Amino acid sequence: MLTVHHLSNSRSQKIIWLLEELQVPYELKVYMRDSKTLAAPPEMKALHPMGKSPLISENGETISETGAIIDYILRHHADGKLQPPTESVAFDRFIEWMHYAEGSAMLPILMTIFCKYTATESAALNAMLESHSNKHLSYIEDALAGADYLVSNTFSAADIHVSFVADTAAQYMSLATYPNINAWTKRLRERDGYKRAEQKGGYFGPAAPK
Ligand SMILES: N[C@@H](CCC(=O)N[C@@H](CS)C(=O)NCC(=O)O)C(=O)O
Repeated sequence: MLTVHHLSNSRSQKIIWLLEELQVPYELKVYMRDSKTLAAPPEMKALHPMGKSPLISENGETISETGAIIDYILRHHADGKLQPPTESVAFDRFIEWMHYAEGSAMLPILMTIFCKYTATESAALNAMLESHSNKHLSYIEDALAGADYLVSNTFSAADIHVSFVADTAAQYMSLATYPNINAWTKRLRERDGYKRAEQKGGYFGPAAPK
């Protein structure tokens, strides 16, 4: 059986959500962050040299990186669900979003959070990070204009992957000026799969749960 190594308050929430949407059975192992450094515990490093979340194990293999894990689950456990047909143009867009989340969008958003945690006071750096973060949020906002979901107006793993960008950003900034993103994340949170994932893995989203 597939095992999800879930670090509290982390990206592995998306993996639990994906598996709940697909109704794939899995074992959940929960790990807690260090309360001061927020680092993953050494037990995760024993599973994979990076020791970061998410990690999954199956058939004696342990896989890291959210995008690679989503790809693995879609190839091995999804039977074509939650992605467009592989020969379609929509699939190219889907792959683009799958790489975009971690390859582009998370960098300025996480850097902003790191600056906050470390109380780094640099007006120039903060302005640059704010500009880059807003550029990414505007890009997602525009992609959702007139659409409920990112690819072919159909819920897919790309929504699971990319919505983490918005959920993370919402922990440190107001997304009030991004109505499409707000409507989209609200829509996603109303899904049964999302609710089940939240029950099992915990809350992840804007700082004050509503
Ligand atoms: N690009 C990686 C990022 C992995 C990552 O940074 N995970 C964070 C949790 S969201 C983590 O494990 N932090 C604890 C640590 O670095 O010790 C992915 O998408 O899986």
